[in-house]
Formats: sequence, structure tokens, C-alpha cells
Amino acid sequence: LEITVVKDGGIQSVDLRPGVSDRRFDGIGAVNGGGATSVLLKDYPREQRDQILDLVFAPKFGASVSAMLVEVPGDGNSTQGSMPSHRHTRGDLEAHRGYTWWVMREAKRRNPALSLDAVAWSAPGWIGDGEFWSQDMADYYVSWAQILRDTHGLDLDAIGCRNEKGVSLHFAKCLRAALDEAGFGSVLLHAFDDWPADKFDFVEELRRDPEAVAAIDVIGAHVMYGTGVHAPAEVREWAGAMGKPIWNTEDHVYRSGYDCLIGIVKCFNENYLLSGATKVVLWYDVAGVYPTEPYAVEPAMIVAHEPWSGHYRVRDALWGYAHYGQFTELGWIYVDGACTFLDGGGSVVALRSADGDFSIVAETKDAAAVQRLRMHVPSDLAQGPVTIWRSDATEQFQHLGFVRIEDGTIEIDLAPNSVYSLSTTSGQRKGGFVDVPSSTPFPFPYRDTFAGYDDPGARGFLPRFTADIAGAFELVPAPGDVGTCLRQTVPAPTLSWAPDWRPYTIIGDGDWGDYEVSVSVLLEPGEGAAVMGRINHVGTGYGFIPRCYLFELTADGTCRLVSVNGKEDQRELVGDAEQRAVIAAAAGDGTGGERTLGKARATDAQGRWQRMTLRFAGADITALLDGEVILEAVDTTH
Ligand code: 147
Repeated sequence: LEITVVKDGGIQSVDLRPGVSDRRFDGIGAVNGGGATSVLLKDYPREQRDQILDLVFAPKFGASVSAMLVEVPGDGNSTQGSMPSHRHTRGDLEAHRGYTWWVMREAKRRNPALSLDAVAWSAPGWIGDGEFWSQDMADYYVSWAQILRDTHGLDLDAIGCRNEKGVSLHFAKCLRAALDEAGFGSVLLHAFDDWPADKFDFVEELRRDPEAVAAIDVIGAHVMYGTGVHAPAEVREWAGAMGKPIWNTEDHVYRSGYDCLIGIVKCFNENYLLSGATKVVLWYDVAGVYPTEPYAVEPAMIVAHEPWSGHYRVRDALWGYAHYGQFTELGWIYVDGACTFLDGGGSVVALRSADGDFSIVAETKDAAAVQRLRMHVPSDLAQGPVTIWRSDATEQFQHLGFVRIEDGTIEIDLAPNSVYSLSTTSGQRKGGFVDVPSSTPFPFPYRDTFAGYDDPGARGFLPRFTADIAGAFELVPAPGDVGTCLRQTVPAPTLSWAPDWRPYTIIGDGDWGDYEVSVSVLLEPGEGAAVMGRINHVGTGYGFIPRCYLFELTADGTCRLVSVNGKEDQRELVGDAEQRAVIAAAAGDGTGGERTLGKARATDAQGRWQRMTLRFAGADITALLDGEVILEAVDTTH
């Protein structure tokens, strides 16, 4: 391969001739999950739901991503919330539970070429009797992929071992064997999708283990953009020689406005230039979560907090994906002679199709002045007009027009802090919808009796507008044949990605102050239930102890009024194994910042429906049981 970077009179040249080491492009895209990120998306009116999905997945329309990575639901909290498992218990197997199947079907229906990748954050507690790296987990993955294939008609392209929880070569071998045996021989296995600075260290151990080398097809790692930690040269050389691509299975661009757009392009370019990563997915696609939940806005391309109104908002970020997504296809080849950093700040990545189309994506985030770029186009590439699309701080994803290739050369001036996509392909457009409903608050008063939920459709047995933070609150027939009720269906603590606390689900508006919330509950022996209110915090993403008031009733008749004060410092503690253990311990003792404001006894607490109510009026916090005040407190914490 010859890289020609000619500097003459301030012009930088790139050469589109193919080189011998040019790698296959495996896609750009986003993660769905790693948090219950689509929980409110499923509840949108069909029209707006379709619009949002079109904006992310439809080819040549919006972001037009080529790769999707989903969380394999595992009942445990995985940042914002939890997604219900297809196997709550060893004997359980449910092919329609949850909304991940639905969102994958919708994505793939819009773009049949979309690549589907999956990995688990959490897993049900029965797995491996508490050990994630187990045959149970390999079988769990396979049963999930079978449902995806056999019930939902979708083929997985790739799968990981576990999101960000260390290394087990033994597990990778088990999973490979289980996949092969079930007819998933062509599903690529990536490992180990971790993020600390030592995330590539396992490659050394891997190289000494031929069976593991055979099992793992792709070296996957997270978070390389802006960290200074890239795939080391030895890893790149070895992986290249072994024919194993390097993928960034989760990167982050936490920025607002246009800064996020250009950051995304820079992130994609730099992942290739610095790490040789041929697929990059960013966390995460659509913010179908409550604003009270962590990471509710910044990383997403679309903010969809309001299923009741249908209101949603497209962030500039989406057009960052579009600069790649509308100009490339899976299976294109990087043209290394035209992939480079720019002398005056910025970067260029070029890709070509098998039949001679090419696209160039450039960003000049760090440039101070205009730079002239000259591109040499060999005669075996398309010579047709080259379309140019640009984003800058003023206007995003704008069609500038066409340039001609003259004497095998194109020249273009790149303004600073701008993004350019050039291509011989056509059909790009800035898709969008004009009739997006305006924003309205959560309906008040609000009541749901869980009637009329006959079609599992997108919702997979979950009700409207609840967002499970941990556990799974599913629609089930109510005992005594009195319609439908909600039941928390996760029977044991999970192998949670975020340190475990207790199962809870939220609904409503975090800004409500004085109001009343009530729920009818039926307790069986040994059970308990609580109604929570003034929830203004549901954790940081690495711990999900809320800040709220909680009125709890257990089947033995114990009533408690509690103030829960989840610690703000959970986020700072992330990243250090020892500190993570401290958080886990704090949460695991069940106290997690809990302060009991009052205690009482109820008679007849089990075996009958009774109404639990929490009432807020300023500092007066009142708990009622079947309409009678049972506990009162004066407190101003929340
Ligand atoms: C990632 C998770 O995989 C996502 O589910 C989400 O929680 C995301 C939020 O930033 O983070 O996990 C990471 C945790 C810590 C780092 C990177 C990724 N880190 O400190 O670099």
C-alpha cells in the first residue's frame, strides 16, 4: 500500500488507489439497551413511533445506521433500567416478552442489510448458580438467538460474551461450541467488550490458547475515542495477520448540539485511524426513557420522553451518523491511502464499494483555518459527479451540490469545525417530519386498570408508561379472575450489571410535588409491596437506589414509611473494582440510604386486595391503607 500525502503549497492530497491491507467496513451504528432505553418508545402512538424508527434505521433518510447492537435482556439493571428476560427461571421460556424483539424487527424491516449484534449486561440469578461465566449462560444466549431466529425470523450476525465484566477464555470456547451446535456457526463471536485501559491485555493470553483463538472471531473493546487508549500496534498486527477484525462495540460522545454531531464523525474516523476499528457503535440510539433516568438526553440521536403526547426531538447528533450512514454500506472497503489525519487539524476516512463507488468522510473539528484537500481518483473508481454534503454549526446535513472529477482529481476546500461527506453514490436526503406533536406534561390525574392489553405486539406483556428500573413488572391475569394486574416476575436477585438493590418500576412526572398515588395490592405469604412517590432520582447508571418516599407493606402486616436517599457519589466510584464492591455492599445490605420515618402494623395484610396510598402536601407525608391513615411524617428530604 502506498500512502501519498503530498504537501504542496498547503494542499494535502489523499490517494484513493486500493492498497493491499485495506479492511472491510463492518458498519457504524448504535446500541439499543445497556439500559432499558426503548421502554417508552414502545408506547408511542404508531405514527410517531414509525417516524422515530425511520429516522434511525431507514436507509438514506436519517442516521441510516448499518449496525445495531442490542442488549440481551437479563432482568437486572443495566444503567437506566432493566429489560425482562426470556427466561426468568430455569424452566421458563417466553418468546414474546419485552420489546427488544420488536425493536429489532422494526429496525431490520426498514433495512434488511442492517447487521445485528447482541451481548448481555445482566443475567437472571439462576444462571450458573450465580456464576455468569457458565454453561448455563452459553445456553441462555443460544436460546435467545433461537427465539430471534425461529419466532421472529431474524438472523444474528454477531454476539459478545458479556458487557464490561472482565475476561473468560473458557466461556468464549463454551459459547462458540454451543452456538455451533445450534446452527449458529456463522455468527461471529467478539470478546471481551471491556473499557478500562487494560482492555486489550487479554489478547496476550488469547494468543497462547489456540482453541480460544479459534473461538473468538473479533477483538471487541469499548471507549477509545478521546481517551488516548487505542488498540496497541501488536494487537492490530496480530489481529490483522489472523484475519480478526477489531470492533469498538461501544463508544461515547457525550456532547450537546453540533458539538455532538462533529464529535461523532471524529469518533468514527479516529477509531479507524488510531485503532483500526472497522465497526463502531455508540451508546445509544433513542432516549425512550424518563428524564429522571440517568443519561436521558446527551448520548441519544432522538429524545423520546413523551409517549403520551407523541412529542420527540431529533438531536444534531443524528446527522453525525448520517454523514457515514447515508454514504457507506456494509462490506465496503476502507481505502487506506485516503485515510489520514489532516495537517491543519481534522481527519479523513475513505471507503469504496466492490463496484467502484466511493465516499469520503472528513471532519475539521480541530482546524483553525480553511484547508484544501486534493483527492486522486484512480480510473477503476466511478468517475461520475461527486455529491457533497456538509454540516457546520449553522446548518446540519446540507447538500452543497456536485463537483466533477477532472484528470482523476477532485479538490475541495474544507472549512474549520465542519463535516463533509463526498460520494459518487446518490439518493442522500435530510429526512424529517413536520407534524411532530407538541410537548405536554404527563396526563394528570392518571389511572390504569390494565384492561385492554390483549395484543402483546411491541410491549411484550408490559403496560403503558411504566419504566422498570430493576426487575420486571409484567401484565398477568389477576388472582381471583378479576382482570389483569401487574406482577413483579423476577424471583431472585439477578447477576446484575449495576449493583443490585430491589425491584421497582416508575411512572409519571419527576416534577410533581403535592399529589396522591395509590395502588391496589394483593400479597401472598412472604411477599411485600411498596408504593413510592416524589421519586426525583433513580440512580446514576451504576447503582439505582432512588431518592423518594416509600410506603411498604409486608404480608406479616408490617407497615413502614421510609425516606430513601440514593447516594450521589455512586457515579464517581465507577471504574475501580474495589470501589464497585463498596457500592455493591452498600446496596446489598438493603439499607442503601434508607431512613424509617414511621412503623405500624396492619391486620389482615395478606390474601386480599387492599389499597396503598401515599399523599404529599408540602412536608406532610401520609400513608393510607384502604383509605385510613396508617402512618404520617413531616419531612422535607424530597
Ligand atoms: C457503559 C455501559 O456499557 C452503558 O450501558 C452505559 O452505562 C454507559 C454510560 O456511560 O457506560 O459502561 C461504561 C462504564 C464506564 C466507562 C465506560 C463505559 N468508563 O469509565 O470509561
